[in-house]
Amino acid sequence: MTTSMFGAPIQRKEDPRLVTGGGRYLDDMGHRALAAAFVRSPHAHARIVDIDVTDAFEVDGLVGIWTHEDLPGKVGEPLPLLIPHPTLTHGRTQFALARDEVNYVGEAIVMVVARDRYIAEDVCQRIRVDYELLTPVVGIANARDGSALVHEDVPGNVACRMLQEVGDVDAAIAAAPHTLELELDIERSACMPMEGKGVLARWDTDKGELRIFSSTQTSTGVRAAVAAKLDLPLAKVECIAPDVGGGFGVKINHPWPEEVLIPWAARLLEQEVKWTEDRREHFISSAHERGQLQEIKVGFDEQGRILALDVKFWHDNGAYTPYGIIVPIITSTQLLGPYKPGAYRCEFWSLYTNTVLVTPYRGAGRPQGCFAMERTMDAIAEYLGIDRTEVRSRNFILPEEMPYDHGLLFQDGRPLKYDSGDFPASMAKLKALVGWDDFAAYREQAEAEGRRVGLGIGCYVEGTGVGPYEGGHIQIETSGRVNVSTGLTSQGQGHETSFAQIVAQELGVPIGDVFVTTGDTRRMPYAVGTFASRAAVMSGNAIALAARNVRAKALRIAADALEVSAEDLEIVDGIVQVKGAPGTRMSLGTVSVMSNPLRYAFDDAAKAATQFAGSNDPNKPPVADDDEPGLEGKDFYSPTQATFANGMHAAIVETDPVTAEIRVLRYCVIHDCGNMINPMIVEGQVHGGVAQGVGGALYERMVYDESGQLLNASFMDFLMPYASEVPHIETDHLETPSPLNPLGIKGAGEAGCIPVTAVIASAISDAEGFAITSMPISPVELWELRQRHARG
Ligand code: MCN
Repeated sequence: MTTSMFGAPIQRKEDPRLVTGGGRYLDDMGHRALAAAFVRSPHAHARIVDIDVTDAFEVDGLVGIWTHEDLPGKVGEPLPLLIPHPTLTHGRTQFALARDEVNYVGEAIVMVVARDRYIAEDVCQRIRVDYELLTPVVGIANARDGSALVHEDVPGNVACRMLQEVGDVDAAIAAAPHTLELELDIERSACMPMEGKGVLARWDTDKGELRIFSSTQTSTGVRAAVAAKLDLPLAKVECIAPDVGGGFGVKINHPWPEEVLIPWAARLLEQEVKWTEDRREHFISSAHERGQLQEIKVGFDEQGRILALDVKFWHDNGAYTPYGIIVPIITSTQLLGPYKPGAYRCEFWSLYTNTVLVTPYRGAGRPQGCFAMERTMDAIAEYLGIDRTEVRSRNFILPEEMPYDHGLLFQDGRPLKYDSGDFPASMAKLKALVGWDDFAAYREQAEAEGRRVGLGIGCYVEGTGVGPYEGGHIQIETSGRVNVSTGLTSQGQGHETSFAQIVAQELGVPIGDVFVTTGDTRRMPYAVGTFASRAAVMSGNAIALAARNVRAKALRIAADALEVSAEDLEIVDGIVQVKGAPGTRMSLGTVSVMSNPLRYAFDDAAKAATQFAGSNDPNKPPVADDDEPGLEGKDFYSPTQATFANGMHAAIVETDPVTAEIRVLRYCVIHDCGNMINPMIVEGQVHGGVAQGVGGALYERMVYDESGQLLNASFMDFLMPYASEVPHIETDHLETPSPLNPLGIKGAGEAGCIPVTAVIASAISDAEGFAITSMPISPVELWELRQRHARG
């Protein structure tokens, strides 16, 4: 079948390879490569007084040791600040190897390269670094008080203060019949991809060329950063992302120190060098997210309609800001979700702490924003005694108000405008799916059995598919095989399948003939990367446009050969044929042969298929002289703005009246990402997101002590939900197409995790009868809250 591939829930092409151990990850490569290891700071804040490597040189198998002083030129300069912003007045980035100060436990100070990783680690143990300890700043409260500074020249530890206001918030709050105030707290956490980061670099001395393999979400970014740092022409550097075992944001290149140092060492040593991150390194020296303290004031009327929303929050950005302040900006601009308050003001401070840096993690600031907004909605409902879904519905932006402009500026500085969505319809579906109106009876029955249950809800929108561009290249081989490449990378999202579906649909070829390559700068040098749920929108549309170009070319060539008009042709199962007269036909492979004059000269079958085209030269294919050779084409897609996906979740939880154990009994999702390329993949993405969200709500947090030591930096101590803790997830979809792109799609990759913390907090609050304001929440914490509320 080649029809209706778009929208079909077909099984993922890549899965047989990936689930049977056929995947090729970074550490499966470069077995003969030299190995790198790093001496990392054991202190959160210290001055480096001395580095003594004398003992280390005795180790057999050692190849080299480098400190900051050894790094030449741009390699020794601070790493770039990838996304500057006018309000980021005090942006700071780290050196690839710390120069004279360390600002978090895990910051790299010395790089060792040896014959293998064991030797490299042994050498690291023999290197002695003397430190002068400085006062560490740990946690938002400590950063806010400003008595100790992370960076001496950054007053109050404030990297940035930003404020956006729409309408007159003070006046609207003063005039509001009711007001409420909330203080909320979300702790730091981090994503845990199965495969850590990793880099392998090969230097070809004869050609002066560098080939990098990186477990990255942005191979073009790695290539560009390394070329710039090593002062190499872009044409002499290539970067390939092999199979990548999860990214979730942490593998976006800024670049990471190791992504610069390993290629640099490979060129210097003229040998292959590899580094793979171990789990401890992932905990202490990659990146975290989420940590925010929020203060909210809301003014509303008798109906629960929000007249003014005043939000202040403090964001923990860790020790450096390589990714700018993208996370708190997203919180502040996408916090409003599907609602339209009369007036809105959001002011935030992004604060330095002596902890590992913060970069976007699936959801990227939205889970925090959603928590603020949805806790506020529940508080209003509780105060007025109105059903929680009703309060939300009264504040919805309605479909007829789309496109909706909040009057805010998005993170890219452009106006934040929702393109489409039908929130009332989503709410109706969610209520039906979870059985909202029947819950009171269910609760009554549960209580009769001595059980305590609660129902929670949360709604969100997500700006997806941000620019600036992404490309697609399609080449139909003479065999009829269709090769598709796009420059962004895959970390498990199913791109090999969903992009193949688009091509199969657009070209009219069997999906089994379509082969997708991602993340290889040799195939597609211009690309941005996989993050911000952008691949489907960006590469999906670019690939569709490229396929349309190739289809038009194929029909043009076939029309010449078959001596018919191109409008009379169709492509079915890879065969170009005359509509209504399928006997007059040729395969796309044959068309490809004709687009390639030399190949045609050696292909008797193709000649036979076209001999009636009346060419004088039997070796010349019947194509126009000015047509470019090759049945291939490329296109780029560049959107005018983000497209907004949305969703609504509800959960039923049970809390044990004695032990305070929290169990999620049911989890329901209504999800709208516009037209779906593959509903099964979308569902898988939503499920993965919810699982991560359950982790963030109930288990996962980074526990630092006051000296800045991460106390739970291993899977022995960092609690993640297993399959036994992730509930069965019931999903239904709404498809409100985006009017902004040719395929009408919106992104789906992060959606699942955005509202989960808010939903579970809502459900626990409902079960317990008091508001949960701090997440994640453990049974111990819930038990303590119970005691506090019992005491009044
Ligand atoms: N899709 C679809 N129809 C739509 C939208 C999406 O069929 N309307 C499909 C896409 O074709 C793609 C998948 O759903 O196969 C996700 O698409 P998209 O929403 O564009 O997200 P990206 O591909 O850009 O992936 C990034 C996103 C992010 S930001 C994080 S974080 C995340 C996520 O994807 N990290 C992941 N999902 C992940 N899944 C896995 N397995 N591993 C990660 O690291």
